[in-house]
Amino acid sequence: MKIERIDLYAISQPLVSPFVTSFGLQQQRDCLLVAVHSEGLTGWGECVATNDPGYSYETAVTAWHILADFLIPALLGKDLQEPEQLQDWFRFVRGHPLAKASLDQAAWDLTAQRDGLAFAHKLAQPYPEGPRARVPVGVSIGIQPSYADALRVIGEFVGQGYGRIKLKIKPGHDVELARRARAAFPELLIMLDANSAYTLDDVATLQALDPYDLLMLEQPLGYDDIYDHSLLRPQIRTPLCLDECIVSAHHARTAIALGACDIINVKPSRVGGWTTARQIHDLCRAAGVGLWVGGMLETGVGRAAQLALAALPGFTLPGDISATDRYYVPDITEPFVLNAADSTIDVPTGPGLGVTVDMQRLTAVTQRQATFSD
Ligand code: OSB
Ligand code: MG
Repeated sequence: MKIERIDLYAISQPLVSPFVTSFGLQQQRDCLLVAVHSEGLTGWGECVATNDPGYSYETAVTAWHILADFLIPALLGKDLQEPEQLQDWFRFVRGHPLAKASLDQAAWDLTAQRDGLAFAHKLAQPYPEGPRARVPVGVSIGIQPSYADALRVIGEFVGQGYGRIKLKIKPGHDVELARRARAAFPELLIMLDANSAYTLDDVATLQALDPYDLLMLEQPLGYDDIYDHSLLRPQIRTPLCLDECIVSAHHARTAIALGACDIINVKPSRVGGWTTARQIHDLCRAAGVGLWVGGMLETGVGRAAQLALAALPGFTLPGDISATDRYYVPDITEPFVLNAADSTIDVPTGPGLGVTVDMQRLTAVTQRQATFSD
C-alpha cells in the first residue's frame, strides 16, 4: 500500500468533568489525530500528548513537530505491507513514543481494512484463541476536592455499572481515601494511581495501604525509576503496577528481570504503538506478570484501538477504557457504551478500527490542520 497522503489535525474537546492528578488539572483535552491515505482507504490514529509535559516529556506541540518534520516525511511514499515495518522506518527518531504511536495505529487500521479484518482480529492473529469479543473495563477517577466528593463520585460510577474503580492519589490524599473507599464499598475492585508522587522515604505510608485489599498500586515512585520500584515491591502487600516507567519492550524486560512489578499497565501510546504493546503482552504473559490496557483520555479513535489491544488473551485485568460519556459528549466517533451487567465494553467488529470519524464534528473541534503529500 503506497502511502499517498497524511492529514494532521490538532483538536480540542471539553471534558465532561475536570480531571485532576498528582501532576495537574485538565478541563479541556487537546490532542492530535492523523489520517493516513492509501489506495482509497484511510487509517486513523490518535496522538495523546497533552499541552503540558506532566505525564510524558512529549506535548502536543513537540508531537506536531516530530510528526510533521520527521515521522510523516519518513512514511510518505513508502510501500506499507504490514504495520511492523514502522519499527524500522521510525528507528531514526529516538523516543517520542506518543508521536510514533499515532502513525502506528493508523498503519494497523489501514492494513486491517485492507485485509478485511477488525483491528482486534489482525492484532490477535498469533494467538489460537483469537480476540475476546468484550473486555473488562474500569473508570479512573481524578483527585476530588473532599473525601465526601470522592465517595459520591465512586458511587455514581458504581451505579452506572463500573466494577473497577481507580482513584488518583498524592501525598496527604492517600491512606484515608483508601480507608474510606474500602469501608463504603467493601466488595468493589479498588486500585490507586500515584503518578510518581512518592519516593522510598514514603514506604511507611505505602505500607499503610496494605489492609485495604487493593487490586493494585500504580506507579508510586519515580517515573523513570524501575530499580526503586524493585526495592519497594517486597516491602508492601498491595500488588505493584508500573505505568510511566515502561516506555519500551526493553523496559518491560528490565522490570521483569528486577522483579519490579506484579502488573504492567500497557498504554499503546506510551510504548510507541501496537507492535511494541503486543511484544510487552507476550513478555509479561510468559513471565506471569499481570496486564491491563491503560488510557490517556482517548477520543473514540484511540478508544477503538485500546479495545483491540485489550482483546488479546493476556489482558485479563480491567482496563482504563471507560465509556465515551465519561469524557466526551459528543465525541468525534459514535459512542462506546458500558455493558452495565458485567462492566465490559464490546470490541469493535467492523474492518480496521470499526468506528467512523464524524468529519463535521472533527472540523468543529479542529484548531490547526496540515496535509502532507508524497
Ligand atoms: O496515569 O493512567 C494514568 C490519564 C492521563 C494521564 C495519565 C493517566 C490517566 C488516567 C486516565 O488515569 C485513564 C483514562 O481514563 O483514559
Ligand atoms: Mg497511571
